[in-house]
Amino acid sequence: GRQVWCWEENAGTPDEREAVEKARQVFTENRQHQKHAADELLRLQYAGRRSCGPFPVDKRGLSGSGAPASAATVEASLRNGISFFESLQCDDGHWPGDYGGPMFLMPGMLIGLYVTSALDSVLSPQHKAEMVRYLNNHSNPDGGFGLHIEGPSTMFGTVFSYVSLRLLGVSPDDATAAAARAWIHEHGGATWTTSWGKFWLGVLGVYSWDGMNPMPPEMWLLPYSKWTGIGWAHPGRFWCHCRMVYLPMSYLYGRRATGKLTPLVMSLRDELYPGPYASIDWNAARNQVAAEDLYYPHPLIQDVLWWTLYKAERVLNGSRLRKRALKECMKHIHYEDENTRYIDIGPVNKILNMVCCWFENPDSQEFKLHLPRLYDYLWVAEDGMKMQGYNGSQLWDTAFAVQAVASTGLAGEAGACLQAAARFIDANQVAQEAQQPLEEYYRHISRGAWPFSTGDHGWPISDCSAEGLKAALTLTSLGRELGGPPLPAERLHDCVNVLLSYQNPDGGWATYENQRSHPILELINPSETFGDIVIDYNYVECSSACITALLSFAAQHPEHRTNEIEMSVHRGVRYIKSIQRPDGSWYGNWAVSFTYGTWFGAVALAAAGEDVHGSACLRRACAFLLSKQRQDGGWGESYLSSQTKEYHQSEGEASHVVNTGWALLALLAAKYHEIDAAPCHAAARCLILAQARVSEVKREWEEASGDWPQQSISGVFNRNCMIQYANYRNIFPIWALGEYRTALLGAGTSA
Ligand code: LAN
Repeated sequence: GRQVWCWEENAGTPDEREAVEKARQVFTENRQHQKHAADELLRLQYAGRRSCGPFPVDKRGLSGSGAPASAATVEASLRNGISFFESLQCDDGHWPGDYGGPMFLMPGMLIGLYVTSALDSVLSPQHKAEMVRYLNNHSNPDGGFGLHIEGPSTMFGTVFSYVSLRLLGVSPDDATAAAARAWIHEHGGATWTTSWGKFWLGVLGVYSWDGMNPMPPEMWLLPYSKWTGIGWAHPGRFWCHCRMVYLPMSYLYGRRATGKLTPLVMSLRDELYPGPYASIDWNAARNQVAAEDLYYPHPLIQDVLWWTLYKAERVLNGSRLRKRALKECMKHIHYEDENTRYIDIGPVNKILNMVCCWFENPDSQEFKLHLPRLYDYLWVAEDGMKMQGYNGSQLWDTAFAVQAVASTGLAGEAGACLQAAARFIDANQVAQEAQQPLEEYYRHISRGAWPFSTGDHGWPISDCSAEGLKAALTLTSLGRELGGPPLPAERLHDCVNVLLSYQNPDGGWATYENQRSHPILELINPSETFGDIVIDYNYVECSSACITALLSFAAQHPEHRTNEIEMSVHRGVRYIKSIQRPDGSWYGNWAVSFTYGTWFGAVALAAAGEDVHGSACLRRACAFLLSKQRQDGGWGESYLSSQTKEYHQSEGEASHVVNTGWALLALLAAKYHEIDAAPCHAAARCLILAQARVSEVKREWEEASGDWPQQSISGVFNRNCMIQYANYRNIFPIWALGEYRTALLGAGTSA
């Protein structure tokens, strides 16, 4: 599953090179309309690998919007969809794709590489040129940069992108750079960036450590036990992403680790602020943050807490206690590095840990081991090179893809594709626990789980395990011929053990671990831009995925922990019902948003045997979805839903194929079509028509290519930052049309 970009002079034929250039040009020309890459370069690279098709889609099979699509039309659309999607599959069985979106990741990498003097050895001139292309493509018309590629300008995004351009060798007089600098100055200067921005600027040497709210490493020495009271706030109880970012940050903060003050750094001190660097009031700067950036304002208690700790730094900084705390931090940093084979849990701690290893010892083996794994995070598309939000979404996409293709009843025509996917799912199940003792490193069990990306990464996740398990069971039910050899029962049992262990006392499931502390801890969330990050919360997605996986497992394997599964599902369903909103929807946390959440809510209840005829919850869920269905039969939700937790229709006339896929899947799962099939027909029609419209902006109609257009960005984390799931545009239309075909056109699920 490893994805690494290498530059090769004159690779490909002249025609292919020209096509690549054209794709880049088209993106740049249209960048104000289309912000997200459609992975055109990937499509070009794989073009010609289609195993069959294209099949003619007879549009006469789509009469009125409320009338059923003809079986032949739906089948042709599905065959094209699958054969195109198959052509993008890697030989190892996964689907590569752009997992970019956030604009605050690559800058951390560039700063980290700069202070460790590794920038020029790690990044070739071609890497740098592609990164500059990316930054140019994503500057907003007002000169600033957003938190993510679709967002309005923020200080965090703008300062970071500006610094990135400069570290990549761009002159301060360059048009993009000059416009960004003007934006920064107009909005008060870099002291108004968020706490993470301040932190990285401090490491680079263009911001003072006195201008930062403290991140004391001594927190790691607190007692863990809840009985001590303070144990509730031990970082070992934080959400793993928060914990793993806090860990290296507190190390670097505790050491005041700053790189060399090179001429470029000294020049940036002048460029980033409207006034002289020497006259900045650092104490006041601690709590400054631009209005554009503020998603989660500090509650008063933080001001008090940070002020106290700020004063305490005079004693702590350089003390023996500090030395002990720093040592404790490095112990945990090395553990994380080793247990993820230097990929680390995410793009932020990856770079931070690398920088920590360097400050601990610039010649260390540990630092060197970090370098090759940087490439795992980079991705090139027609908008240039970016750092991705993870080392990919390999396992997650593959598990969904398997279920999508299987749902169509056409799996018999996709045998090679499914077999390859089966190998990938087999190879990437987490085979071993992390190094013992797990408790000492605050780790949950992982043997038998599935990760989000690759086995090398190896962190277990509740819903990734659940989707991995469902994919494995689906493949088994297709038979050896199509789905490959079944996984040994013990490995499925291991996964079930992990799933059961993840359930929280209130019946819900969180992401990587159990909920370990009280939500009140959110009061000390210092990030300003992210919401709900301090502890691991229950989510409808994770809860639903675990419920449906446990039920599918129990149906195939009555031999393992059946009673516990039954009880767990019962509590889980009760939990899901308890978080349904009065309007019938569920808020989705990891993609946009109510269409996503309501799909998960509905399938969980359906798996437990409910449908619209008997279930008031499902009737309300369907009523909610129908109230948002648009003129063209589809759904289109804006990312503002995720931020505001209120439904927002997306702009533009055309519905979004991914939202439409989720909504249609939810209606079908609830058996709404048995009451009224017209909304489902309209949705299917919308998906089939959108399939021909390959590019939203170019308005090119590539009849029957089988691809769907990449529309606005679908994924989200921490309420406020968007992230791209490139494969969703294929997976969810195929899946929804597949279920539609089975439910309404009487097609058997048999291969
Ligand atoms: C992810 C990606 C996958 C995602 C799902 C499995 C889809 C979800 O159902 C559970 C949460 C999870 C695992 C998730 C959590 C937050 C992540 C790790 C990300 C969105 C990918 C990137 C993001 C991470 C926090 C980004 C780094 C930024 C920080 C603020 C640390």
